[in-house]
Amino acid sequence: MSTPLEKWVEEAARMTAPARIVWCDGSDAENARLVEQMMADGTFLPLNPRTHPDCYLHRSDPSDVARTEQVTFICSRTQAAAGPTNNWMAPAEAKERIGGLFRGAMKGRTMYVVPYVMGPAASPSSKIGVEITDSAYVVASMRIMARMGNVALDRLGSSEDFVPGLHSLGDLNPQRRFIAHFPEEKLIWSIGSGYGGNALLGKKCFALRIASWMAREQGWMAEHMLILGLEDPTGHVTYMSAAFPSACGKTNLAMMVSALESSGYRVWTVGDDIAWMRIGSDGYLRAINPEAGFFGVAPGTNSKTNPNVMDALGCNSLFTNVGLTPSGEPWWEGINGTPPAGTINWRGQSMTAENGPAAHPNSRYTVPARQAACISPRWEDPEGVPISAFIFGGRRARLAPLVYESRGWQHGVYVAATMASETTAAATGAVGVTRRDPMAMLPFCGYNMAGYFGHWLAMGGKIAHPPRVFHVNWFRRGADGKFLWPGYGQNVRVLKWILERIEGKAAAVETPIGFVPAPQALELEGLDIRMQTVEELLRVEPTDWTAELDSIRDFFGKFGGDLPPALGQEHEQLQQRLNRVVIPQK
Ligand code: OXD
Ligand code: MN
Repeated sequence: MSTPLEKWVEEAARMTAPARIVWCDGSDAENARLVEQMMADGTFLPLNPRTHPDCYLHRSDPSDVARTEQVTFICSRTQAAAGPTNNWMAPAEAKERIGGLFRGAMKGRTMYVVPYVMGPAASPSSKIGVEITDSAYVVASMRIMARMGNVALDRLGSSEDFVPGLHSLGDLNPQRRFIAHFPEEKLIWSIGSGYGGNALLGKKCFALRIASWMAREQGWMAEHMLILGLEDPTGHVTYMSAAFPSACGKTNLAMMVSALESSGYRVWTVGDDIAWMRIGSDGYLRAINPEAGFFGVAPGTNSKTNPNVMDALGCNSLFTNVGLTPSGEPWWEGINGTPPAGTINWRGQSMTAENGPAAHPNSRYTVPARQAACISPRWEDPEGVPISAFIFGGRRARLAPLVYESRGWQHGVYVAATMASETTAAATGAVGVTRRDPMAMLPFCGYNMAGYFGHWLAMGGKIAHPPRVFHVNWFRRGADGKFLWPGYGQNVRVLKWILERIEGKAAAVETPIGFVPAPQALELEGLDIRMQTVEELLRVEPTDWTAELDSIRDFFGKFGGDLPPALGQEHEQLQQRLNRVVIPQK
């Protein structure tokens, strides 16, 4: 008798017609075989074995370098279930159109069956996925990003409780690229891309799009959030989760070397991108990191911005679309000065003005989380860590202050639902355009976002000790266009204020948008910053916020009558608070 997994594999093989099928066990020997094969066919270029043992460079097709949101679909039975912010395709149409592309797609290729666990192997919150892929690079990446191989098969047994994901590189033609999610069936189909966010199906497709749907059904939360622990001078650790849009510094914040380490404040990393959270028996939200590695943006990463990851990247890591120095080391803009003479760019070309930067702006590193010195001793805690604060943020050159606290859960949900950020290179499309990205989930919420807001509001009523909700903006600029705040390790000063708010110790000033630090409440000892700059960072400009409210109203308008009334009420109340402080223009 075949198991449900075996049946699905047979079905996928009938459709895609591979030359051979390999079931992955996740062992070192298997990985060594794959690496050998990828070096032979040029998928992997070895890096300098002295400085980067067991590290490889992968160059993707130049048309396949970022997530492609325009061809990402939620294929729910009704369009209303996907909502106005997702692309939708009817399941039957998707099966027909995309099924046509899968037919025979693996002819002459190897089909790898990749079982994996999302979350610590022994956690009751973890879940199993199985990815079928014809890309050896995907197999090697999944081995870093998830607990892959026999560990998953052993946990699954003959159960049907797994999320199947079928992936093929297809012909890599962007015209024939689709990333489709069938949430009612908990099924993923991805074809035509080998890029991480499109092809490593455990990450965005399962752990966010499918999991967010499951989480609403089952009363938990699947969020695009880092998880960190802030240790205070007594050794007590307070856990916080933060949602920032893609490429806005989640990894750097989660792995920060604190500028206040000498006074006893230290940051521990639990996760850098995704949090799965359930209400624990103690009434706190308990978070696990479903992933096992970091898939971070390389450009701008260096020994000042993220020393912990730089150390971790020294071995067992993959680099995708970065430059290569003549001594065989990875190189990207912002790593350290100018590229050594003879460096070649991510497309293997010499460095000339016409050939562009050494590394693609969305080039990535893939590194096992356990290699980071900052990894929390509790990062694999099966029960998860208790979350005391949610932090939302984005890139806002003008509007948002360095930090503010919401007025409570419902207002916090409004703050999160109205988040906006200037776009980055993590997805294809224009960079630097302000777009609303509620909870940093716009590209990742697997269902109607109006229902998602409703789920958030409802969760607040069920959590005995809900996290306090904050908003941060590291990216505010002065009149000269320069960033006002130094960021990176100095961000711990903001985390310290958040911690002290939770403990009821830090002073704050009430503004129409929420509570900002009182002038002396931010720890600035040892930081070379003028008081005028701090005031500029914390300033809440009512007229700018009034304009923001118009744009929020337009965004909310997309959801029509589905928008939870509580968000409309929060909006009205904010409007009234602003009206009270804005002096009417004659
Ligand atoms: C990511 C993203 O890769 O958000 O984490 O795009
Ligand atoms: Mn992300």
